[in-house]
Amino acid sequence: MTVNTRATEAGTTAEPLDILALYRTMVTARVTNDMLKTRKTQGRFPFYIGCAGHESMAAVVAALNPDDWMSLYYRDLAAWLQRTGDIYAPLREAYSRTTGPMGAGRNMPSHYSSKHYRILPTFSEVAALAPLAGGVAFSLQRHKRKEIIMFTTGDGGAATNDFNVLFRQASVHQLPVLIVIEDNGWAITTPSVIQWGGSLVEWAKGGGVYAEEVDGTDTMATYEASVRLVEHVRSGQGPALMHLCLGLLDSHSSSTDIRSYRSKEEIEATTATKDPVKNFGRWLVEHEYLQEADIERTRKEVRVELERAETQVLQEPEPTPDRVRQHILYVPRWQENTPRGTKKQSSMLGAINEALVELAQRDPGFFVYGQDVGSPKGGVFGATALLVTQFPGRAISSPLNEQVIVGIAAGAGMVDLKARCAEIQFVDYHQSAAQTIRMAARTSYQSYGDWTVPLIIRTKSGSGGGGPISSGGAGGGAFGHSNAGEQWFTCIPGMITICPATPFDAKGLLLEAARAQSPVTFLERGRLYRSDPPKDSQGNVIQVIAEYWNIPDGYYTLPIGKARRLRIGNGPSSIAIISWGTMVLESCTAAANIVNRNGGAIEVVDLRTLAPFDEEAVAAAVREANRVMVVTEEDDLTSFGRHLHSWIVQNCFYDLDATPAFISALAAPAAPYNAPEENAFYPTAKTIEEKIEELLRE
Ligand SMILES: Cc1ncc(C[n+]2csc(CCOP(=O)(O)OP(=O)(O)O)c2C)c(N)n1
Repeated sequence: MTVNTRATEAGTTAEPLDILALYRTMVTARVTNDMLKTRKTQGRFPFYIGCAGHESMAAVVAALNPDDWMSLYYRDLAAWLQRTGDIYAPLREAYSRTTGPMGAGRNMPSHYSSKHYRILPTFSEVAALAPLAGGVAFSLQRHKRKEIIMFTTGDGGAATNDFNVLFRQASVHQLPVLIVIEDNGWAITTPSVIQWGGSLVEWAKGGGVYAEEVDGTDTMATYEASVRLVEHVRSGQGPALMHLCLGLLDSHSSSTDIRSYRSKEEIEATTATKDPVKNFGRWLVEHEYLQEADIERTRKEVRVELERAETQVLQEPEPTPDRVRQHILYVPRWQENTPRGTKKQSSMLGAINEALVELAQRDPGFFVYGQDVGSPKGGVFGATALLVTQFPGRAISSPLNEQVIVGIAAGAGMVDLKARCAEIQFVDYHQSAAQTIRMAARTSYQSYGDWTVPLIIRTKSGSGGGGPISSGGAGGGAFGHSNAGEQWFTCIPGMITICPATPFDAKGLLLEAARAQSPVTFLERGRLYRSDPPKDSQGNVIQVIAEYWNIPDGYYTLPIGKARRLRIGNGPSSIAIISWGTMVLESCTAAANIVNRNGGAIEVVDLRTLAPFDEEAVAAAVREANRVMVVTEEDDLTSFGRHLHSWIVQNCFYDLDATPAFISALAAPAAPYNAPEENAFYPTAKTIEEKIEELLRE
């Protein structure tokens, strides 16, 4: 039976609602919930988190179009069923079957996800999808698409930073997003009064987001409000927030005993008045869409259907250990390409400007999003200046919030699976976005390759400002402006980290980074933005590296994961120096000075990509020289440099004739602002030279 509940209102665009199908979906959610809850108790799988009390979410989804995007949370089984009709998927994931569409058995049950149905991959971190949902909405808006996105979370979720990031994204850019707070009164044992002060609706309205409080125990009221709010969003009037008031009919999860924190009276009152499935069934009987007997008949039919589905699911294959490394990282397969453009001398900043323009030219959806990037200055360092003049509207200034920035670029990338660029002004400030970055990197593994998050995070890192801060020497960046950064990113599984040392590599690698399906952190060293090629102590330019200050016009790419081996001097190398970024230049100077004095050759291996790093090149360089030194400008704590050093000890031990040396900055919070302390903090050509002499003597 089809009923258009909005038929009496003129000008409505609401689709007719099949209320009996909606009821059946809600019953299916409840019966699935009860069945899985029992199976968990029977010890058939380790964990279950249920939907009882949240089934009216099916009515919210009924108000969306099938091609609208959704970002769900773990109570949204009814929303899943309303969108997909797939009763097998929740069972497949509960029993960890490879046939599960959400993560092929990798994620906990109730973590809804499907690229096919445009359901973003739910994370266990409450509300962590929020910044990415904002990015999806940003992309839909930019491309003037008709779809919207619905984001859901609980009342606890409304208190998270991530949720507040989405709220800011939505309100600042007036994005096409419907935010639903499913307020069941509890966040595990914490009542919702702890999560916010005052009225959520008034709070949202004050921030420029239209909002309504809705009784989620009344399915028809929920549907009607949803139609209203969806129309508001779809018609371009900006975002909307629904404060959906529900009751939680079960404990938080299979790990929580409901009686340990909720009173008997409260549980009974909730069960009696806030059960949306019971309430809707009663409404259907009262309005003569159903007979009383249909209620129990429907439940029984659904149970039979589910038991049949369960029998089938139990015959499906379980994951095997051999797949445990699958879908971690997607490094693009490099295609050999010879740069055709005329070569000219360029700074690294010039090379980055050119790469961004190339990307904008090749991909109409490409944009850079970050603080100040849309100003004629092109961000504080000027990296987007050319983009601003040549492609107006593609460099977009953001609010001062790094998580807002990363979420917008990452979520937008998920819409068309092409990398968009987030600019983080100083890598030190990425930390508020760390969770979103980790989620982006985890997505392909968690969803067993169903979703990927192409994303470039460009950021100024390491010593030297090259812009507003002095471009001479280490730069006085001090706290907040001088961290190297690689230690934060190279430890994230699923993330590519690049740190170029020359303008030629910066352009070619940035262009290649845009082809990756895994997120890429592109560390731009402040001291290299405007640097000249390195010289030896006699003032001679070191030719072997200087040629990379010439960059071809136009498009070319360089392979991710490949080091550049630079031989300083002639003959077999006596030491392999493994380095990246600014320290490549310092190492070249040190090596040239030694070779000028002693003759022979020293090899500097410029890693270029830190994760995944070129193991073959490192091993080959060690095999030849039998002496090795790792040089990093990270501080001397757990760091990428330490990891590399340890890798060499573990994998190249029998090729070594001397203790592998390690040079880094000091184990202090940052290089102090004053020059004497700052100079003592970082490795320099001089300290590297001294270490080489020491190593050669050993
Ligand atoms: C960021 C984060 N902090 C803590 C947790 C542990 N945790 C899981 S669910 C939950 C409560 C969430 O409450 P709410 O958002 O109200 O949703 P509900 O479970 O009540 O539907 C907590 C604290 C988590 N998963 N993520």
